[in-house]
Amino acid sequence: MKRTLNIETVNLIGGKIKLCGWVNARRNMGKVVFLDMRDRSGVVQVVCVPSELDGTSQKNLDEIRTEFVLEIEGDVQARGDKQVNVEMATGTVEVLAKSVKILNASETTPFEIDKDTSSINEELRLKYRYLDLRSERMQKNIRLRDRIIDFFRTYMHKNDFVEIETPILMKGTPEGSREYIVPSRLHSGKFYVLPQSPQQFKQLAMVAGFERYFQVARCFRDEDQRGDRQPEFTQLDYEMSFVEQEDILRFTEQMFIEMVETLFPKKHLTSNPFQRMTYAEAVEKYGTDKPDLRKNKDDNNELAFAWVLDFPMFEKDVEGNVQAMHHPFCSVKPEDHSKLDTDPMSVRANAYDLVLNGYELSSGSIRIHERALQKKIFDLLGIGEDEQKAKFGHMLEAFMYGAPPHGGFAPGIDRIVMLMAGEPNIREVIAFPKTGDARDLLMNAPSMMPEKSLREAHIKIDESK
Ligand code: AMO
Repeated sequence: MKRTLNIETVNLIGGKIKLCGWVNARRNMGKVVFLDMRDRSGVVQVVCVPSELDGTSQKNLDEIRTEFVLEIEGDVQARGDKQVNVEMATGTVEVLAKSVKILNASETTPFEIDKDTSSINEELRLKYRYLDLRSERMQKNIRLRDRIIDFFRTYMHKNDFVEIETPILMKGTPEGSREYIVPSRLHSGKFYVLPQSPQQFKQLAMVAGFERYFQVARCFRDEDQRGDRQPEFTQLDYEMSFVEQEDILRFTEQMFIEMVETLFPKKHLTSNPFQRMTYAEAVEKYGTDKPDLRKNKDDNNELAFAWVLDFPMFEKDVEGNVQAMHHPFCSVKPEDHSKLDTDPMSVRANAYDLVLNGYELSSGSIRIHERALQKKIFDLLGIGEDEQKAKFGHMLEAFMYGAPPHGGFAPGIDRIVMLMAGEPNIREVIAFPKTGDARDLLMNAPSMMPEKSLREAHIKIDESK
């Protein structure tokens, strides 16, 4: 017999069916045993009357505990008026079991899965993530993430963007954050790094003539973690040629409005079109460059998107060194060009952020596409001629071969899903996230490597540290 999904039972009253799934809950009332069976479509109630089952099924029924995997054959019947459960999608029906087969047993789980797991110790949830993910809220979050990514992919393709995969093993070229480094076995003493973002490759895709690139891109940053940061995370990364800042703002705004209308019709925007302010205004008025502009912070359905524009090109780090506020590839406002030599700290970049409910959702800029200006920015950042050549020679060279004007943006998908799902941190919307101190508790990474692997990678561990 073909398998039926739990949710399909509502339309099969009177039919004979076969269900496969997990025991979400088991209630033994003596003469009858109720099983709440769970599959990917939801939960349905199964009624087992032991006296009406064959011998093997009866024996199985005694052994069954929660999270056992079962195959049940039975009849779908309508529930009496008083038994209808309006809280359940399948609450109008139940399945009367005719045979109960155990496909696999389960140990008692370390925490209850049929309830919301958000109050359970998080280390335990992460160690047994595959169990945590069985819970209704986590299933919903991960499926929502898939729907959001699917919406963006379709939107991008509809608008003539091409998805291009860019390398994960790349060259160390500082963009702002500390990079994860990967030793090369074939080239002793040399290293790859994992990309902080596909920034340079997406610009090179513009030089390569694609004009509209996007990628659901995994990024890696070895930085201190917070609720809205993970060592690896996902961006909807995109880049366009022959555009100005306004084109990217409009394109992005339309995409987010359509996403909300399509996937979240119950949510409403605080302002449409999105409110706009400069970085200077945001800092002066709200004391932050990511203000929370919701009118009613108790309203789960309010979305306060806002644009923050005209970020400064440079900032000083704690030691007083000049660094790029966004990254060194941002172009500068034409009216500020003349100040690059005289007053660089006052120079504004064509750089913009999208903020949502007090979170930085995305950053981007119109880029430099002229070699001379790019060199000048590296000079101002104190990157010497040799270092420029070694680290960014490929960009400077690419700009010599007809690089088009271009710019882009990179919304963080984890943060989008977190805010849409109403979750307090991005770990709740990532299937297999890491802890605050960057450990994977499920696989137990990072871990020691065998001596042989270290030798092959030309690595000696300094035990004194
Ligand atoms: P930026 O570094 O601002 O820009 O990153 C863009 C967006 O990515 C998300 N994000 C993160 N999400 C989770 N964990 C992290 N550790 C993390 N770091 C960043 C945020 C952020 O707004 N290449 C440029 C973009 C560009 O200029 O086009 C970039 O990566 O939502």
